[in-house]
Amino acid sequence: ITEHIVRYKNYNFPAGMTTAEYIDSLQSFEIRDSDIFLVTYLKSGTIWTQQIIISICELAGGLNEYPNNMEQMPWLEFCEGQDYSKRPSPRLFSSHLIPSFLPSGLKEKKIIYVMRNPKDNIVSYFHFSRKSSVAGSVLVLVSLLKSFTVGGSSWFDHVREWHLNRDQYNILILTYEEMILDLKGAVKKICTFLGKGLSEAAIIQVAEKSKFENMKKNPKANYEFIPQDKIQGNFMRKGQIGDWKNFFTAEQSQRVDRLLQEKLGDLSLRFIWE
Ligand code: PPS
Repeated sequence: ITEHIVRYKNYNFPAGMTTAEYIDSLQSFEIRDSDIFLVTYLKSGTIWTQQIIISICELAGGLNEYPNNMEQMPWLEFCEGQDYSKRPSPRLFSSHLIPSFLPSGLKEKKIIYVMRNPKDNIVSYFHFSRKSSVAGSVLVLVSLLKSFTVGGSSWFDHVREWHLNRDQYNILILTYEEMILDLKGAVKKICTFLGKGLSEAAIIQVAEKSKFENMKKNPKANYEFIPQDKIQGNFMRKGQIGDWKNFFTAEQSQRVDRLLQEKLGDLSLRFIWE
């Protein structure tokens, strides 16, 4: 397990995709007013929201073209020899990081944060990691049964950190569930937040392009472009809410409910999922 993970400052980073020096250097990474940041706990709807943001910016005009959504909206924490300071504006970034690792210049800047029911989140990650070289299924199973720690930190810590620090940013918080229930409404919210005045027809077009079945067919958006020797996981698996019911026992579900109460019960968070 540990060969795939580098632990730095109490946080798990996938080995080979970043370095401690680079993560530290992010503190002084220069932010532009036109930058758009998407932050998620992994498996919460990252590539879906990427597709929405990219489609909105494309229609609004002035976006530089890249071969696929990952290059268009890269994860800030995975540098891989890139110099993002050379990118033309507007720059779009994704991140799974917690606030303390992100550039200090990002404070008061626009961030879209998407979260998802932790039960569906872990089911998605479980299926993904069974095929992925980034983390072994044993890690996921152990996490599932013990502390829910997959990815950088636990889902609970991620949501807690972002909730407690939300006032330091100009943040739009969305859930995977509300995006499933009303995709057009979510597109509108993102559009308004980003200050992109798209017509009703353009909003419908973005929602259409971002539907699961349409995205799955789109080679720029479905992440099948990732070499199989790097990550074998299927990024677009099922795209539904409540799939956890097919995998959790009643006891496991109650355990997560108790954890939610224990770890986040003191916060003014309300979730719409069952
Ligand atoms: S990652 O690896 O962190 O970037 O993964 P992430 O994109 O956050 O999450 C992957 C899950 O999102 C689902 N997905 C979608 N759901 C609905 N509609 C659309 N368009 C869509 N695109 C991706 C994807 O299927 C993963 O969830 P599961 O439950 O595994 O299907």
